[in-house]
Amino acid sequence: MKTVYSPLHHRRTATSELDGGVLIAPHERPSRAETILQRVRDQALGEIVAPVNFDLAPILRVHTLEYVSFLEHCWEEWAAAGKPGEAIPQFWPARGMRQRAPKDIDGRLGYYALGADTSITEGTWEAARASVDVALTAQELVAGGERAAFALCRPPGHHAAADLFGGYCFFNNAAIAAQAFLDQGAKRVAILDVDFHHGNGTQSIFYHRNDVLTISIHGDPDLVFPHFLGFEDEIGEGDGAGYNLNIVYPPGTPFSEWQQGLETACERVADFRPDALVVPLGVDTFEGDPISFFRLKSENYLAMGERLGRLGLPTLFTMEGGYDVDAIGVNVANVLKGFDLTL
Ligand code: SP5
Ligand code: ZN
Repeated sequence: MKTVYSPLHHRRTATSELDGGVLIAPHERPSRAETILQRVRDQALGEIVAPVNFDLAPILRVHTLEYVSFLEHCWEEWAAAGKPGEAIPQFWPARGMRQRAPKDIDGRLGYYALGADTSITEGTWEAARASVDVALTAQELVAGGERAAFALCRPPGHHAAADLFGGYCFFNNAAIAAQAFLDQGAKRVAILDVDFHHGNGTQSIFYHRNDVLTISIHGDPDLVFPHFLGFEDEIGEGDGAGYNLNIVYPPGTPFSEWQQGLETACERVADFRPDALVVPLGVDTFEGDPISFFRLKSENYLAMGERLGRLGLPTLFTMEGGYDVDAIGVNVANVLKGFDLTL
């Protein structure tokens, strides 16, 4: 399958991530995308193509205008205020407080953030825009008749909600692409999120709708980020009741158990009879991942890709997490390779 890649991801070069009470070098770093690209090339998985530039319209189908404007101007406002470091949220509209975006940049940062793990820096906006272009270009390939495409998105997207950034995400690439399928005439789209973390942004965007089935297989949020969403009793609301599925696993989960969740997920996808499938692809389920607690091995990603391929659906992969940079290329390429075996 084809891979869509943009070198503009290099514009996202935060140097700080608040973790354990100190600022560390971010887990979500440029070498991630480069390692994946290199492996896709080495394994000759298919052509590597540059993205087309899209305007804001497809982004605004998913994100609010106020949020998009905030992201566009955040860094300049922060710098103009004379702040010495990167833009890190510090204050939130917590319980009992007013849910409104104030004028001050510290207030705005907290209003639009779901965590303090994601610093905003110069170039973040450009990289996040390019990441959406990558997703939408791959979406067009699939809509145009390719059986599958890989959007090598960086920064990732599945934690971003309609008006929230965090978890290293700014725009929800997978949700924007899913909405594009619908806007081009698809009746139903399924999203099957295999990243280690719950796809909270994607879930919240489609929670009240039945034209997008959202499924996420992830670490128990009682124990891990995003902490406040992703439990199994979240099934959707209103028209969306029955169209969200969360499958949760504990620390130490090996592929033999994870795979049962994938089977349940795939059966639900098949029953939904979608016109397209979007797979937010994170490989932070890997046993060597520095921030996660599943125990998948590199060979397991072949089986994962093969099971997804056996659904027989037009499929778009969007790159999400995975922080063992030495293994990320092999693991991602294995998913794509396993999928391609079914073609
Ligand atoms: C796209 C994606 O995978 N985002 C994940 C964001 C997780 N951010 C919070 C990370 C907290 C890391 N704590 C590290 C503990 C190390 N033992
Ligand atoms: Zn993740």
